[in-house]
Amino acid sequence: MIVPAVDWFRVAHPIVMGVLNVTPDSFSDGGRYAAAGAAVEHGLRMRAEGADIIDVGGESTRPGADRIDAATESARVLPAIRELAALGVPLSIDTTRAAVAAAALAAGAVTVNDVSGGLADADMVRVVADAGCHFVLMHWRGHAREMRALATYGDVVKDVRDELGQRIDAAIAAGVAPDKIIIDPGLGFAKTAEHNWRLSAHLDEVIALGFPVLVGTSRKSYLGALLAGPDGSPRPTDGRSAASLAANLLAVQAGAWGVRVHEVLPTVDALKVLRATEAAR
Ligand code: PMM
Repeated sequence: MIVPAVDWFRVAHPIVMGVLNVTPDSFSDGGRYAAAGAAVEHGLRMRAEGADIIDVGGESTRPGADRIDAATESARVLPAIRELAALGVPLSIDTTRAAVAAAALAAGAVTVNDVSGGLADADMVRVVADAGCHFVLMHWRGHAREMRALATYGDVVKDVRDELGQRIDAAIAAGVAPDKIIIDPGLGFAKTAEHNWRLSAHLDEVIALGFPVLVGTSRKSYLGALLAGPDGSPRPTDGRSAASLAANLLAVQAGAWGVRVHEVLPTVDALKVLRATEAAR
């Protein structure tokens, strides 16, 4: 199947980013798409279901996860990126490493999604500036092993907004064009459930920074905690679909420019309902 290429950034908003984790250990789909063939097939399926861009990641960022080296990360993502790019699928590379980002861009990715917003690797902003590509800059405080201990804020909404502002300034100072920047509050990254809910409820304050806002809420553990059973155990990831959909729809209604999701088709369908309702106002 050949999927026609489009400039994913110019499609009607909200945009839907489909998650493709080529990892053995991501929290919700680890191991499922570890082989390049399965990853390509899943990427094509999400694209056909209406994803505007597919976000390919090779390193799990789930809390507590161990790091892998850059060579292992590249070896995981590059075969799927090459194949999907050749089929015209718009791709972002989900990495905190400049070397992996550069290799992915050379292999056909068109956007860098750095969950550290350029903090983890000082070379990242230069790679993005040189490529002239879009840059998803997420709020982050530290790698998976340490992020639980970093979840302390005075006012989480203000602190996240201020820290994102600093990352935006650093990216622009390094030569990234402001109109290539997309920001993300980083739900679940160095944040408790309460922090995630407060950020979701005050998304307008992140949007007020003046950049398109991408939100990643899909299947995250604070949704599992919300849906905990009578014994207090969190709802497993495969039972978080409806909650993810509700959270995504609310984010878009609050003004999010895009959502990063594991389940593309239900999201696209729900957004059609939203659009049809808004068009009838
Ligand atoms: N969340 C994950 C990974 N990458 N990127 C952005 N921009 N925003 C997110 O919220 C985000 C991300 C976490 O996990 P997953 O890939 O296993 O869903």
